[in-house]
Amino acid sequence: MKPPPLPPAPRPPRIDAELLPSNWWQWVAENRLRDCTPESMLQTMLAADLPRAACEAALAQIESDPVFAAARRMQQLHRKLESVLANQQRLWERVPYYERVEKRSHVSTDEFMSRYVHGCRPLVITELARDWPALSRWSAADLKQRFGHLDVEVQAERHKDRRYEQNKLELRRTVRLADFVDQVVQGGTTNDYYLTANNEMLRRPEFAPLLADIGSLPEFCDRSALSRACSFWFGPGGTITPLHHDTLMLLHTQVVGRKRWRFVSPLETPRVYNYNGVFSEVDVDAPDLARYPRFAEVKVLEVVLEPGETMFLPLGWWHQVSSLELSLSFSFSNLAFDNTFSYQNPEIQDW
Ligand SMILES: O=C(O)CCC(=O)C(=O)O
Repeated sequence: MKPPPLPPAPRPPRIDAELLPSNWWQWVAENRLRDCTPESMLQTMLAADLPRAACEAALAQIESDPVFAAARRMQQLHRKLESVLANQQRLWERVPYYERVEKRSHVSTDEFMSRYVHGCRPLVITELARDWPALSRWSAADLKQRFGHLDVEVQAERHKDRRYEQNKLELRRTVRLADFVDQVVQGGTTNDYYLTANNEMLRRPEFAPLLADIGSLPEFCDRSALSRACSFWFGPGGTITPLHHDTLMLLHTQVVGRKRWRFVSPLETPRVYNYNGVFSEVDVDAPDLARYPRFAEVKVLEVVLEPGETMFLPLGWWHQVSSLELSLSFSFSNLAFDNTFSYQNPEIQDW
């Protein structure tokens, strides 16, 4: 006769869940998965006035929790995928010109597709906009004279929110364009206000004359789709668009002023602290390596886009953009080939 099955091993005594608020249980699990040490976590929990006995018990108990064990198994797949990306990145970096963003005057459609679109490399095209009336016409004064009577949507008081780009909806203001031009011209260097792509003003018929200032486009762009797929940017020197990636490929022509672009490869995504949507927590101009240590391994590419030059942003590349002086620019994503991609954005809040 078979012996009766052994009774299950006694589970470790569980602490009273009420002693630790439930959001702290999630915090404990997440931070152990991120390899924070139990000692450093205990210090953080005590600093938040949690009872020591409950903290110590939770830190011990999480390791034998079956749900946490399942999360550890899922983490193995995550780590495998990270190493696939890291290996691919090492191959990309073996190309001698990896750290340089090329500037080319002309590029054929075939080469554009193979080397930059499929090869996934940023590129500056110096002559793409050579016949655009915008290059000789657009200025702060011209904006005021032709469109100053119209209202536009801008971002304002960005100093109030460290995550101003992520929380841009709260910083929207509608202003008379003439007033905004005066503010930009007279206000000097600042990151406090910026008319960004989100204003959608080129969709409005009153701004159609701006689109008429866009001259010929290369054959890898679809002219008929331009008005639905373009954006206008205007702001003072000193604006910073923080590190993020777009969800399609686009071109960005600098019409007035210069902008410095800093790029990070999409294969470095595990090292840019992408906790929310398309945004990174890291300021590439001054990375806080104590807080974001994995960013130390990242290779940053840098280039200054001069007036008249056009940046090609390949798919998924992280970029942070700073205006070096008063700037007017025009971006467009009407590429004449499939430019729609799907992202499963991590919407991890409250990290
Ligand atoms: O010019 C800027 O400030 C940001 C441009 C940008 O991030 C973009 O076009 O995706």
